[in-house]
Amino acid sequence: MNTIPNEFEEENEYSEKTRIIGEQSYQALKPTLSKIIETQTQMIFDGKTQRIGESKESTIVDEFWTYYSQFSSENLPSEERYYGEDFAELKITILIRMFQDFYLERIYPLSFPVPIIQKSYRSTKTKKKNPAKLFFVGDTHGSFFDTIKLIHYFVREIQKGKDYDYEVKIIFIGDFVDRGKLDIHNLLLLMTFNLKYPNNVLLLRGNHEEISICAHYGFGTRVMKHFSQILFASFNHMFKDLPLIAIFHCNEGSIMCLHGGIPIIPNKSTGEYEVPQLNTYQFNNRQVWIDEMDDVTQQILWNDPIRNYDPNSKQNYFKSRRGIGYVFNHEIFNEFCIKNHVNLLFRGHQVFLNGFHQHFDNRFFTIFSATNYAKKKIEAKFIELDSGEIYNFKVHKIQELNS
Ligand SMILES: [Mn+2]
Repeated sequence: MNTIPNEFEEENEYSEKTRIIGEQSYQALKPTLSKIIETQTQMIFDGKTQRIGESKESTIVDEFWTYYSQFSSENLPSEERYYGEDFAELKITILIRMFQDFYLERIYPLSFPVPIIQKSYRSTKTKKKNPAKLFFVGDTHGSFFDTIKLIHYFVREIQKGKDYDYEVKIIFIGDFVDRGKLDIHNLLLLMTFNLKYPNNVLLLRGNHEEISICAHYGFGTRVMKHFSQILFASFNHMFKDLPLIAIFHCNEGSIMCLHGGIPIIPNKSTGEYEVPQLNTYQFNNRQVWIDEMDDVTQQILWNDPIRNYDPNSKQNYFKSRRGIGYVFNHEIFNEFCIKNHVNLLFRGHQVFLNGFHQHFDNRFFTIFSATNYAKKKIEAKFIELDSGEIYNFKVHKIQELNS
């Protein structure tokens, strides 16, 4: 018998308080943000941006990588440890710049004008099929303990891929910061891992990678305590360049990853709605603050599937309890899949105590990848999927990984 999950109700994450904190933080950081944008634009015009691996700055990535490789889940960094070291803020600023350049120079040009990453594994008559192994990780929320175990595991998987000649892609589906005390470390380690293995790793934006949420739920306070408002501005300026969606084309169909859910465009006067076709949609997603993002971007980061769905209900979507976005039913999901050629969708954003949940005829999946979340013990999971057999993926327990 299918039991309806009732272990967690979405809290009102985007409250009036969040909105006020967000607006105040945004206004306070605005002058710094425009300074950053001005300098960056000038550097691009002057041809001063350098590609990863071609600059001396790449030693910074190695420095962070070496620093973080001393830790394990039994030996965690302290909240203060790296931050007290010489030139910590300058080094982090360089890392952020390199990370941003990576997305602007290497990822976005491939997917312009839609912020979608397209990697094709589809075989053609002339081209031999290139097999791939895909890994999907849900919210980590400063759970450095889990992230370090995952990264040790993934480094071995990337090596196996090289040895046996298949591609390895690892997608972290947003929400790297807030909730966990080691979130600055968590984010820096993930960025370093991404730059160290640029062909294997992608980070997608979550709803916590936005100024009003991370100013309210811990990250902002920690960055300002250990560093400065300028560094908090730099992090937020970088968050806007994280992609929203990754798509993988495989022989049996296409897989999509995004943080929250299916966006809809409601017609408020008629009650009708439209499900967007993403490659024809004009995105305005590169915004620091949520109020300036377009509706579709907001909803990709915030929406959820309906949990306690009544099949007799004629209403396909409702306003979300989170205070922003919508919850949607299987009809909306099906329409989205047809319009956007999606067969399977993996996302994070919702907490399930067993770290994983199947929705909508097993084509829509929630993954949660932090073992500790808001004082709850979670059986955190991640996904391993073979591009040749997409419906037969494995759900791994993070607890069972060696540290
Ligand atoms: Mn989320």
